[in-house]
Amino acid sequence: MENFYRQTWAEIDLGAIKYNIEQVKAKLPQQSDIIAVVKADGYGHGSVQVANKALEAGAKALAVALLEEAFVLREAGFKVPILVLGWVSPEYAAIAAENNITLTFFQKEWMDEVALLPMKKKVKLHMKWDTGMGRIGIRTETELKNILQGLKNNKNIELTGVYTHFATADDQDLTFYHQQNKRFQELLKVFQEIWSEPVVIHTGNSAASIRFPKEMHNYIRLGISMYGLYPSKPVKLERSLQLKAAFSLHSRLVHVKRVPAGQSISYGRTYITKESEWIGTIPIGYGDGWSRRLQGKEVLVNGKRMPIVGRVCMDQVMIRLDQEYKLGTKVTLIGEQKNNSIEMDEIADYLDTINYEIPCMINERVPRRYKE
Ligand code: PMH
Repeated sequence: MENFYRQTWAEIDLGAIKYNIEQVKAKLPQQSDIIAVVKADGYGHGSVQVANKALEAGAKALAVALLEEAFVLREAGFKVPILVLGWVSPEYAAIAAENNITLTFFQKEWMDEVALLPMKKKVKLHMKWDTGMGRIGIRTETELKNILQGLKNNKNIELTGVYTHFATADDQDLTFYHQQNKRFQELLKVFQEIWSEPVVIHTGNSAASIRFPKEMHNYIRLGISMYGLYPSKPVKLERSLQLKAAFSLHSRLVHVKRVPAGQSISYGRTYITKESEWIGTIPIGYGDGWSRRLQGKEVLVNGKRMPIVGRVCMDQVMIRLDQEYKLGTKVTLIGEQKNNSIEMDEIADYLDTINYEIPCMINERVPRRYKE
């Protein structure tokens, strides 16, 4: 294990990543493979380490949001297909091709610009269809036909896949999910009437592939559930599969003191001790992505919940302890301690957001430690 000077770290359980992939894979039909989505540095878990484990567990390809993120993976030595999910400027088609990175496209102008580039190698592309997400992708059959027409004369492009993304696959109400699926089938029919070359097809994110494994195509794009988190409350409550959270967050007490009643703690004096209290200090703060809005949130010490008191500072927070503890005592902000746990979902609820945002929010100042 690397040596870190600071007393705060995120622990990434790679065994959990493998376990989660195996759980999802067991539900999928034989012909559906997994693209491991490792954008935003693997949802804050570390893209290279997660990619490594995901491929070991049977994933066949990787997806990221940016060309930069794809280069990180190629530089780390991964040889599998890598798909960039976001829009990349057409001028970078050549460098993507040289590195065998697959890009997403959906605009006729984009394609026409790529046609004019001096390219040694064709760039592989997946075409994105906007069936209701309203973000990126072609929406109409006319657009689809125009693009396919243009593709026939484009010597710089090889179409290797088509895909869409669901907006509400994690909702209680699945009406719109089914509408999107239907729209995808309609576009696929038009596509297949015109295009006879083989392409891979993928639609599902975590929610769709957990809930409708039989509706999945050649690939699923597995993100949040690979990390051991449920895409939403309804999916979590369905309990159709067991997942193990891979991310936990820890620190240590660096100061412990007894403070008499009536003393203030931290900036702005928002907390005043009611009685003689044990106050601990831990070295994590909003400079690490531990939001100021987490004042009042509990952490675990000795398996028990203790509240954060006073303002969260940039690098430190104070907690109220139930007794004296030794310096260096472990504090768990996310994860398990003894028989107690603070789930990512609990932090997300407290911050009125979704679990996806929490590990992304804990920034690179917090070292990631990996365990198998
Ligand atoms: N495919 C695309 C195109 C995505 O944008 C995402 C996640 C995934 C697959 C994986 O989804 P999952 O993590 O639910 O399995 N994208 C985002 C996003 O843009 N904001 O939050 C998650």
